[in-house]
Amino acid sequence: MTSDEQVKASHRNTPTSDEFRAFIASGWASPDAAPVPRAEVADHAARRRAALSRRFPGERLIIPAGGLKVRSNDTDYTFRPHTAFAWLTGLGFDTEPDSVLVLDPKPDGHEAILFFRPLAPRDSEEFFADSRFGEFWVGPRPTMRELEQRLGLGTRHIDSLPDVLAKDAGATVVRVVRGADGELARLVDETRAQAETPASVTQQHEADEELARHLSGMRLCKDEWEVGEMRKAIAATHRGFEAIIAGLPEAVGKERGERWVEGLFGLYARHDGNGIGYETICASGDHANTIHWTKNTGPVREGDLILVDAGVEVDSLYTADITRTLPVTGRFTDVQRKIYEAVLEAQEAGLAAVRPGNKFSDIHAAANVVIARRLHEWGLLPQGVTLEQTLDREQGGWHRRWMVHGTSHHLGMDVHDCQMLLRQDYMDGELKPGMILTVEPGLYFKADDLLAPEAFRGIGVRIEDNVLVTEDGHENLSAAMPRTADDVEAWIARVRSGAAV
Ligand SMILES: [Mn+2]
Repeated sequence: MTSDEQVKASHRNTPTSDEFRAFIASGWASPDAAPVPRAEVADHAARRRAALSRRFPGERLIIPAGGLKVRSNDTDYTFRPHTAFAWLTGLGFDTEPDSVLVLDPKPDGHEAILFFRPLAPRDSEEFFADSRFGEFWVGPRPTMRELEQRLGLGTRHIDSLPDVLAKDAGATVVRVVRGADGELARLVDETRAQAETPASVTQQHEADEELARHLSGMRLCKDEWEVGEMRKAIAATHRGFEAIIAGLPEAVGKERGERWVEGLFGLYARHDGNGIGYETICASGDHANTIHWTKNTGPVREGDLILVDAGVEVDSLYTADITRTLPVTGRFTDVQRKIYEAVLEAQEAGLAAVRPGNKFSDIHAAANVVIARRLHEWGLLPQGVTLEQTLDREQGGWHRRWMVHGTSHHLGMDVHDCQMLLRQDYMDGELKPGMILTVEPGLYFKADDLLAPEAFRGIGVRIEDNVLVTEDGHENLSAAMPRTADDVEAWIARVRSGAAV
């Protein structure tokens, strides 16, 4: 109901006769009526909804998937549902745009109803004439029966949603995930304004924010099914990186070798998964010193390090987020290795801090000590600044000139997962089994950094792995991807020799 409006060209309007409409509606085989098996994720999604229901008894909760966004005129961007919607329904990449999950309050909990646009019959105008939603144009959608059987949810036509929203307007507390669908949020605001003594708009929006925050927090610890999806995403990402390694010699000498590398990863992401979980960073040479270099317009030169930060998102929308910094020739130079090993040592320190009972921010603190110590040893900090002084969180921080980013973030369906949480629950939150996060320190010496030794200039290194917090420590989920300088060199040699992995 709330996809962007498209601009349709008037010169494409073709009149259709009754005869034509009858003709195109006829002569098709009957649709398949076989029962649809219940998806494995359905039970997990039901458990998540039950937990949400217990937290907000008696309230109507509205979790939209969001709609299509126009790219230009009558073409849209690829659709991706809002994560809260996907997590609570079990739907992934094949979510229908404009779908909405409603948890409708009942005396003993909530009834979950999925509102969506089901497959239109063949005798509808939509079937052949609607280039945005019609089966002839974009393929079939599921029927209400199909989704009901697959997900174990009640389903209704999206057109009946406004009636449900208007039902006992004012008498029931309603919360909506605002970030997903602005139009629907406005509609909810209108119905809330009809209450006899409506809460202030600020109070209502705070209530909405509380729902979004709670949903972020619920996703902090992953269940076993989610960990399995993450393993798939990481395995596919591993294959994508090997395709890059195999393709690096061809990328050298191309005008925009970084784009070539991006394309190789994208091929694997699209084939083995749903696509990339975020824009791929392919940063050769000095470009590695731009933390989020996604223009990827540069060449890949012999002798460069190429920093690739990339992740495959699988069909369930879980994504990996891995960085490897690879010597294009297959061998690190001495100075490249020196910087690489400092970053690796910082990563090891960060990884060692990943265990239950530690705080999330302890990971960054541990990695930071190594980064600061190396920069101090190399004489890069201002004259007279001690290690203790630079590590002082209030007054210090000189070392941050060479690593301006944090070391970790939560990872899951969103690459920056659980983003709505407050500082006390994220940075200061305790690590718990089931959490998945990145550990990704770096060191960045820009080509024009006059405070860096000349030999360091133009070298940027980041190493990033995806880690599961376990009962007694952690498991590095991406441990199969080589990480030490020696192992990276051996990896490149092995892939290039054509040896099977
Ligand atoms: Mn990351």
